[in-house]
Amino acid sequence: MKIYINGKFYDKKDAKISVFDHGLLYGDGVFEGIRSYNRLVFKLKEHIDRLFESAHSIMLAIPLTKEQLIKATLLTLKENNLKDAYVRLVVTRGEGDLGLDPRKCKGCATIVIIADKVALYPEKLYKEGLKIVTVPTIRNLPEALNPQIKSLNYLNNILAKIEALNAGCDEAIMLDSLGYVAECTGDNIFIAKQSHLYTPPQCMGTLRGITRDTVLEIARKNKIPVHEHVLTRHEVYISDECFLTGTAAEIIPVVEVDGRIIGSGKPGKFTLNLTKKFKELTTREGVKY
Ligand code: PXG
Repeated sequence: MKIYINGKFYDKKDAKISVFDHGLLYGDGVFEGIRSYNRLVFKLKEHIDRLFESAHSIMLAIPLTKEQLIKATLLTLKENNLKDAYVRLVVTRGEGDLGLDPRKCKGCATIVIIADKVALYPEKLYKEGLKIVTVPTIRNLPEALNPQIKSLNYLNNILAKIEALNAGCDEAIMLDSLGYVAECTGDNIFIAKQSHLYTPPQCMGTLRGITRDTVLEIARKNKIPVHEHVLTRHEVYISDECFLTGTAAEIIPVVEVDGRIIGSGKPGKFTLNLTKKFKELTTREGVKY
């Protein structure tokens, strides 16, 4: 495996950054998780745009242009000769001292690109669906650390994941501060009810997922009415279908929430149909390398 760090490639065992890097010391940085399918990088521009938006919001100057970062990503994929890959793009504030002050990071930001094999949920879970649970840890408040910023500080989501695992479940539903459904720890959430599709709006403490936007686009093209609407747990419990979306998971069915069986207790027809259409899109759309 060859890992890109600030313009150079390193073997995995030599790919190291400083212990004074503020990405390690404070989670001060941003990231993206991107997928390629058969040598086509899916929604690359959208991921790069979101990375730059996250960086802009935290006043982190990425020392490459978008075009240069796209080139570096494609080069990393080529270098690793991966047909289907999961790419992690990480930009940290860089090396500083033991204080918070980002001005002490005198050098450049650190850019790391890792292209690895895709680690999916087991196939069984796609066939049978996930059991998920609402957890006590709420999603970060937008006015504290906005979930739109894909920052390196994922403790909020990791705590929720721990709570879900402790409850014997695969994933967590995180609520916002008002008690509405926000999202899961690394996925957005959708429900289907009477042939309409619903997902929480991004302003409610939800990351505007690129897979989420793709699913909304597919649904609109197929004349499925979609609503970006606040959801309560009750609406999730009484939905006909529920599924999660994310770059890593793609579209994964949910069949049980907080002990309530969803719909028929099996992945439903909207979920399966959208999954099929999503897969078709990933095989034909993307940036070649
Ligand atoms: N919500 C959150 C909180 C996320 O972190 C999504 C939704 C889905 O967004 P996309 O753009 O991927 O459709 C994410 C995605 C991983 C991993 O390795 C994935 C994510 C974050 C951390 C790890 O599976 N992000």
